Amino acid sequence: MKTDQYIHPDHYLLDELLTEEHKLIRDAARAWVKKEVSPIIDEHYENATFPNHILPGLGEIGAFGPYIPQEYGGAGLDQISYGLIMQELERCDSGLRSTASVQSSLVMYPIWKYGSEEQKQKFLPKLATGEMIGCFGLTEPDFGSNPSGMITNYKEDGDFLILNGAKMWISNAPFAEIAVVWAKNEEGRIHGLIVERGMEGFSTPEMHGKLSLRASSTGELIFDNVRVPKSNILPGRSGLGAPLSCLDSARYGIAWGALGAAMDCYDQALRYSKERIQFGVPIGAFQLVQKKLAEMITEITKAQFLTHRLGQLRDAGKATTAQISMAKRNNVEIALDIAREARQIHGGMGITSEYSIMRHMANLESVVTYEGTHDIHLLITGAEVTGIPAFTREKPSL
Ligand code: TGC
Ligand code: FAD
Repeated sequence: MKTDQYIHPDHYLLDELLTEEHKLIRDAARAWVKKEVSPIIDEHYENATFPNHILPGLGEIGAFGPYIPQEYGGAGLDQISYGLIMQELERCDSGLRSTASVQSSLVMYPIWKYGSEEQKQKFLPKLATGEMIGCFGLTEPDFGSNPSGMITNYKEDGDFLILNGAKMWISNAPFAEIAVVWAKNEEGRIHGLIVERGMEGFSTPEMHGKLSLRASSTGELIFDNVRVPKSNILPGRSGLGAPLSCLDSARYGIAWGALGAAMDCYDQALRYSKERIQFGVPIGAFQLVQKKLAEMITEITKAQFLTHRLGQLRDAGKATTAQISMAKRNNVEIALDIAREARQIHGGMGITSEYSIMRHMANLESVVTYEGTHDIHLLITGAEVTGIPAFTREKPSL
């Protein structure tokens, strides 16, 4: 069995900016990943399965709701700790981080921020341990980048809401016990509902054929006249801003996570460049290989600074949507570039599962698309700096 030899790159001594607690949390997550997940991840990736037996372990390392207060079962940690945990998970596999970030930022976060006290007590402690898994339904077959057009809707019927519609591309849907679903009421206003497995008319078929993010379970959410108790509506906020605020939290975690994948690719490429001999010398002696490594560590270092500062801003409650968006876009883009270059350094070996590079590269094709595509994030920055949103334009007459 191959051993996970990962050592994280820290060219600018950024570890000196972390507290002892940060380092303990990160090192515990890394040790757990190396012991429990690295040995099995390739098999799950090849079989397109998520290793459900690790869910309690993810709960124990604080990966589910790290920043949720302890009174609700969370770890009560700061945002940099949250980021470091996501970095360690995605360093291994983006699917692992996806499961944790959906649970933390897209399920626990909206319940914590917008749920009633009863909903918080009922769901958050079980979600924190991994005893209960949730998913988040925003995207629909015809509304991905433009969620405001969603057609999933509900009507009131006494103490119940009658929910109809469909969501697709939903991480964790096939095995989640609850879904935080965004749907329009009779006035067209978006609200969040907690839909529970077992409610009549609610089904979660798995989506097959993914060639990316294979160690993550993705499905649809189908609502056929589902009777949801009114007590399951999130009372604290309505409108598109409610789900978008959850995306801020998840995109923040992805910025750290994608950087973890980049760091893993670089670490492997550096080691390989010193071990692989061609023309009688280690390939790392060739200037063109050094150029690749030098550019990789430069981009990683810049992204580490961006991410660390974003963590500080988030802890201070000052990070804006546009700042988070920029970090998500940049870090996924550099991770994809670094994965491709690391693959080249590995020659033919780079396409095998002996190394995690090709898996990272394929995974990152999902990461660059979900939580807002690369181009949507370019437009978010464009709108921020010009003050002119360019998301919509007049329909062309065809
Ligand atoms: P826009 O007019 O900009 O905004 C609508 C309302 O929302 C408010 N708002 C926010 N509020 C809180 N936090 C934020 N970050 C907010 N951003 C906007 C805004 O002020 C406005 O409020 P009001 O009161 O005026 O109504 O909305 P738009 O329809 O023009 O859309 C803008 C756009 C395109 C940027 C947005 O729709 C977008 O981000 N689209 C991308 C969709 C997306 O990212 N989907 C992700 C689905 S979940 C997922 O992918 C999970 S993958 C998980 C995994 O496995 O890791
Ligand atoms: P589209 O919106 O159809 O975009 C297609 C192309 O058009 C893209 O290149 C896009 O950038 C471009 N485009 C669209 N609008 C514009 C514009 N205004 N200007 C310029 N270009 C534009 N969603 C959830 O709700 N919950 C989940 O848990 C979840 N998990 C996911 C897991 C995976 C593996 C994947 C792949 C997706 C997941 N998603 C989830 C959905 C994801 O958020 C969407 O795929 C994403 O938002 C893009 O939507 P779309 O796929 O419909 O692409």
